[in-house]
Amino acid sequence: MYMEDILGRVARDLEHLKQFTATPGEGCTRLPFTKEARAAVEFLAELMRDAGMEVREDAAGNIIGVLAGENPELPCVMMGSHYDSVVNGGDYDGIAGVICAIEVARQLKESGLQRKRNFVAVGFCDEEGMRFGTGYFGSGAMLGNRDPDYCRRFRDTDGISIYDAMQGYGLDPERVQEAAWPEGSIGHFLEAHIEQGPVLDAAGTEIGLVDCIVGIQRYMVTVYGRADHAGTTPMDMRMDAVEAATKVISKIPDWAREKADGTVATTGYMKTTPGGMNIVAEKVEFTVDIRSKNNDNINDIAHRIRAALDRETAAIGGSYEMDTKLVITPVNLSQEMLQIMEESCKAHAYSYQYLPSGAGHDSLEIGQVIPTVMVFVPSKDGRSHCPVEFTKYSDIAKATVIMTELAQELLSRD
Ligand code: HGY
Ligand code: MN
Ligand code: MN
Repeated sequence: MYMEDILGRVARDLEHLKQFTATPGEGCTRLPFTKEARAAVEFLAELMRDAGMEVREDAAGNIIGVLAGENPELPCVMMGSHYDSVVNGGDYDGIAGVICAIEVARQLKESGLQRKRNFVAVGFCDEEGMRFGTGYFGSGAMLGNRDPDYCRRFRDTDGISIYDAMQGYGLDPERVQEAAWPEGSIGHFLEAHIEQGPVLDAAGTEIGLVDCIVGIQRYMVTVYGRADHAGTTPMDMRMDAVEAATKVISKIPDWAREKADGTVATTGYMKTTPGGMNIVAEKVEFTVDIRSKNNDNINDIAHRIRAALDRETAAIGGSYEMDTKLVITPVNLSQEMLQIMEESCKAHAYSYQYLPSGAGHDSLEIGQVIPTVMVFVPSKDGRSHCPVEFTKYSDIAKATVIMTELAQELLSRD
């Protein structure tokens, strides 16, 4: 393997992908089932074909490349990440892992070494859940966990459902279950990803070996009050949805801090209706994103939110809905594959350390049922989900070397 070739191609491809954004100059916004997603997928498909792979887009919108092995009946070795992004996000989250997977395919092909199994590179369509508030749509569909009813249920803030968006994108949501792979057909899943946190960068470590991924629960809460005149309505006659909602929201961060084990909880979105400065709010919508390595902590915080909503909405004579968007438990990653990667790091004298992932990934969904491993590369200043997100191409190249050696080991097995 020649590092300058790997570095050159990874840099070329990621630089090219930066243009596929709805917010040029203000970070990467590449939401699922949009024209930006379509343009990125077409470029990824071209790269996969040029790497000698059989390429197809599946019924969920994932882009899949297959580098054939001698016995395609054996469970494949799959590697990938997501090509979608958050709004005004960075140029490396997800997409760096897709490019890494395609470069691993090139390295495997150029090595001429025997491959008994198929190597499959995947770009997943909607890991973030940014548009519809969910998450892991593409990887979930690959596991058979998404159906047409799911697609009808979730809508974006313009009221467009996943179902409608898929149709507009050229996919038939009635066939989304065709994206599922037969049970046992995927032997291992590998994912390279930016850390999105400060640990590796602060320590000056080149490679992160991820041993577990936090569990996540996501909710959209709607608090209902009553619209009234802000000037003439006495304080004891109001049904102020903002008062009730903020009394709950303000408690959530401390409930997470009390766990004192890295548990986090975030309200990232809030909207008041009708939203006038001289109108008592009739309705408040807000999101909750709770994460922990300890699933009991997540359940406890969700329970405390419900109890507080009961109390605070009763106090204003209002009501609420707490719509579950995502519930996924923590996952421990493959110790066997981590060991193989650790040996590679030692052989190449790459500095490395084990660490958990506080971010969710397609590996969180896939790792529930398939042996899975992740490798992290440093995020400059730990920043991510923002335009300043940055990772050195040389670090992505090193991850590519480690992942190529892991893939080659797995592909050589009967
Ligand atoms: O939200 C996350 O943790 C990931 O970036 N989807
Ligand atoms: Mn990601
Ligand atoms: Mn992300």
